[in-house]
Amino acid sequence: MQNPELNRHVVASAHANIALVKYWGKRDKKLNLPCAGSLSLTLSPLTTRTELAFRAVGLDDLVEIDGTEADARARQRVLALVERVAPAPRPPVHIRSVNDFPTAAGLASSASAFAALSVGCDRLFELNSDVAHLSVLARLGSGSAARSLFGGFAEMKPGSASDGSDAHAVALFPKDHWPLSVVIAVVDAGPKPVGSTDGMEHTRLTSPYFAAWVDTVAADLEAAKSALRDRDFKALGQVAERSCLQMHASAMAADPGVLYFRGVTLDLIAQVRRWRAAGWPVFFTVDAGPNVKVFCPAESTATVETALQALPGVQRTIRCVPGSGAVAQWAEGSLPGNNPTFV
Ligand code: 2P0
Repeated sequence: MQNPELNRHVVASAHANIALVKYWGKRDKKLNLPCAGSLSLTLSPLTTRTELAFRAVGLDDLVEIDGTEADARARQRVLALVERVAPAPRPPVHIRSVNDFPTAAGLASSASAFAALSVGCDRLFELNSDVAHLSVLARLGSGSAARSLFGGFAEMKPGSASDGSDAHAVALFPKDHWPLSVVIAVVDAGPKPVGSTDGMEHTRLTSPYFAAWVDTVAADLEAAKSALRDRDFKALGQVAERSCLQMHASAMAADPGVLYFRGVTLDLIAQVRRWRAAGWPVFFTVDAGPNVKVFCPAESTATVETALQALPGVQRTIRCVPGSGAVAQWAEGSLPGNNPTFV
């Protein structure tokens, strides 16, 4: 095989997303097909930036995450996606990914990572796939990543085809549809004890509430879409809190129960409800971790953020706004270590 072009690389980026109607459970583990749909808002600035380049033939693939070589599991997940799209035989690749927010802390780093990787691989191998196909590809890496392909509000379609080709996200409303803010109250930025993939599979297999949880999703998707269409903050908050608590209830009822909440998580939820009772436009959601995300209209952001920062147990806050979809482009120059003549 000829030596691949080494003097340019791809720069891809994608944002995390926060689900308003949650995804929790797979109907097919191998193809990563969800049991039900979900709906999310893509969040700026939470970003994964991924650089991709070819390496000189004869070198091994190199996968780096946040400045260090990826462990075997992460490397395998990344390279599995590369293998899916790359023509065979392919040159070795260098993939270098950096998150600007805590990895594995319930802040959906796998969503932005696999969305960025999907658009990045598509550009590296010059495939020009359509966005639905890229969303399928991202889904194979991580279910929530299918939604981060899109800016603004996106809906994941569970699909019905056995090969998963119709299980991808679609754009619902662009990022400027509704100027909402999401303030993340970080109470613990460390890795979660049970990852989402394992937590949702354990819930599916052992929770007597799992089927009941899945049954809630279709109506909640309709309610959320209607609230978004009408920019009805109260209605959106009602469905988002309901979907969050029903998802966690199904997980808690697994055997043994999967519990992502801490004491401080519940304290923050109670506080958000008190603020709302006092007339503040706020609602909460919580993913597979202890951190609490608070939605509010853009004009209330400073008030909500200052109030959250004053609460015991809140280590820091991250202020987010609706973000754009995943992008990738070529850049000049090589990535270090890819050409043996220069190392
Ligand atoms: C969501 N979460 O809808 C839900 C809410 C966490 C709680 O999607 O196994 O990391 O890689 O498909 O995408 C997290 O699940 O799981 C998730 P995999 P993923 O955002």
